[in-house]
Amino acid sequence: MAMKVYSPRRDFVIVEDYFTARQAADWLRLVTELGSDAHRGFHHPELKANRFHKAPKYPVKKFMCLGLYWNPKDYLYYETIPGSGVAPHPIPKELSALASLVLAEYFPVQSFRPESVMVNFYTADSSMGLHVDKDEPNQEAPIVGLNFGSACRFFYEAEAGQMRDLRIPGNSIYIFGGSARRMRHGLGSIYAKTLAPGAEDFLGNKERLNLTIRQVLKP
Ligand SMILES: O=C(O)CCC(=O)C(=O)O
Repeated sequence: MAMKVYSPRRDFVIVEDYFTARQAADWLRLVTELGSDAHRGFHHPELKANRFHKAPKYPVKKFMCLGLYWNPKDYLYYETIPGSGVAPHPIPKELSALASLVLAEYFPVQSFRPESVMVNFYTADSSMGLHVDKDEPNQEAPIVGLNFGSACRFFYEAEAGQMRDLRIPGNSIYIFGGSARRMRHGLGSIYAKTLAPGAEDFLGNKERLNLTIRQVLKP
């Protein structure tokens, strides 16, 4: 299937059908394997306290980081997982290579060093409120997102500041860099019966897996 490349706003690039079914299955196999590790794999962390909840749960059912660990409890990045002291899995070389390839083709930058990959697994009742990714000391480096499984409703801030939404399918990638790096964004519904090809053995109906590859530290 031909890829579809578009920019819903400046510096926010989406490529649909970036992955073939075979490639999607290979990535999902790798992530599932990493996620099954009892200490470094998927877990459901607590989130920073807010004025409504003392110990809210992270809105996404399963979460893990590769490379530096973003701690949902204090929004800081760590070399080891706070509490356990275990270092997350390193970022697999093939994933770093993919990020370079994607950026070279769709959002060329002088340099990019993948230091943390956040993996979010969404189910029917997960969503993610509007936020800006501002916990990285480096907010110039673009963020590369990989989307597998079901399509989702994705909210993003357009150039004039108004919120818009679109549907992001599985087997796609997105990049937000430059003027879009600090745009507000969030996740609405995960759509039923939209599982992209290749995901069948790994994800169920209304399930979605997203990886965001980030350079956290300044050059
Ligand atoms: O799941 C997604 O596509 C977005 C995740 C997200 O908002 C983030 O990593 O900041």
